[in-house]
Amino acid sequence: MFKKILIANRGEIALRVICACKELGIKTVAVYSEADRHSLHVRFADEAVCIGPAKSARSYLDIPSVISAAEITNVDAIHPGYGFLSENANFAEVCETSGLTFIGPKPDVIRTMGSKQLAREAMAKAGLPIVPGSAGIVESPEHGLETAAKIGYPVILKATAGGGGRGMRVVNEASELPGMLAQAQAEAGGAFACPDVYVEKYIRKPRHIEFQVLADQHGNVEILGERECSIQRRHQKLIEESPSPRVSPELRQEMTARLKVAMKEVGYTNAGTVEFLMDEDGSLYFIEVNARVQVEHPVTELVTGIDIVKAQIRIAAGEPLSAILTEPVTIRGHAIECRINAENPDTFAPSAGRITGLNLPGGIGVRVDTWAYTDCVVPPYYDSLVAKLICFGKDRSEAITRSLRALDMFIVEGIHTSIPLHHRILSDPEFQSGDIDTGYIARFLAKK
Ligand code: MV4
Repeated sequence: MFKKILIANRGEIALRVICACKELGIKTVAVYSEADRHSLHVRFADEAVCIGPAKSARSYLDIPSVISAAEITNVDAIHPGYGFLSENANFAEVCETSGLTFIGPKPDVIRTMGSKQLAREAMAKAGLPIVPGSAGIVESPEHGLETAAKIGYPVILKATAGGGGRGMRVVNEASELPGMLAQAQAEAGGAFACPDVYVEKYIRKPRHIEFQVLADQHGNVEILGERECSIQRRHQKLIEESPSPRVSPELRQEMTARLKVAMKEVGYTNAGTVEFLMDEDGSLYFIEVNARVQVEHPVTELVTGIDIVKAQIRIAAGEPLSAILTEPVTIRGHAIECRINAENPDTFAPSAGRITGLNLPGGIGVRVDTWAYTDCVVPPYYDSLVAKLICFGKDRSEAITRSLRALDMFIVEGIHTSIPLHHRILSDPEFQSGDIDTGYIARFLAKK
């Protein structure tokens, strides 16, 4: 097992990794930017190294600075958390060539999954249902029109290097396609330095459902059920839950069997998430793989009892899944996560500043993952996540009731947060019915 791990991240996920290391008896090294000098991840790690100025490009994203910190402190491995360098195949490669274990999949697998089109091809070959669409990238307007005519309108153009909805265009009829293809290519070229675009059948009112994977380095794969992540605004998830109200035990069992085969076939290792869209008929179509631990992993931890971050570390150290998961994976109860962001609840504008008063809720079935403390400062440089409220109940109804009472007891003063928005969503009969899709937030906000 590793003796010392460097955590190449900040905020709540850096603390989450520190918790796992403490429980495994592993020493930790925090890295921090000048804006994070007084952060809790710096305080709770055994050692801490300042790696640069506030801007991420010069600190948390700066590969030479992170590697230098790892070499100075003599760590065995690096945990990248989520965001920042977590899905950077070059960084994973530099770690390995520097004699450091990267806690994640192998660089070539990260690279394949980073290209949505390559991931789509690999997963189709490995037996997963994909959204009908182009076999490769769209080479020309003529090629796009030909493919779209075959699959039928509406279609969606997607950047193969894409993320966060950038480089995406919905095309309702042939006349719009050439113009929208040029727009998507220009946007993708600007945002990702890769203009490649592919085309898929557009699925109306999809649900976003993702499966949690753990895979060891000996060819063993386990699936830890699914998460429902349809409550999103502008491609930012707000609320996630497990299990999905729309996935039956039979569907879960079928997807588990298929995913075990597929992930083994693509050589996937460590933790990962396979995202699907569910259409109105309840069919699932693969869209992408997230080759990292995700923000919403706690809902899966609460319904399976499995510590995903500890599992990541043990897998990276070479342990077989049979030693990590000593009982068959089962799903019990229901968990809901509310992302508490530092933002104006009406305009959604980021709300940086000092937290002058704080009360974190607790009690039965309540977990709060946060880096916040009284008098801490939310810097304007990074994402606005300040806390995750994760509530567990015997069923969805109890998880909702518990979340509502925990939101009542969650006090953050000095900055605006999304707490009132979560209260309104969880009180909404439409949310409570469980019949939710990715259009929910737009409808909800229009209702008010
Ligand atoms: C789609 C889609 C409809 N049809 N693909 C948005 C971001 C990326 N992860 C995939 N996305 C979508 N892909 C097809 N073929 C609709 C979306 C989509 C969406 C997906 C998940 C969660 C929220 C969303 C909001 C708008 C559009």
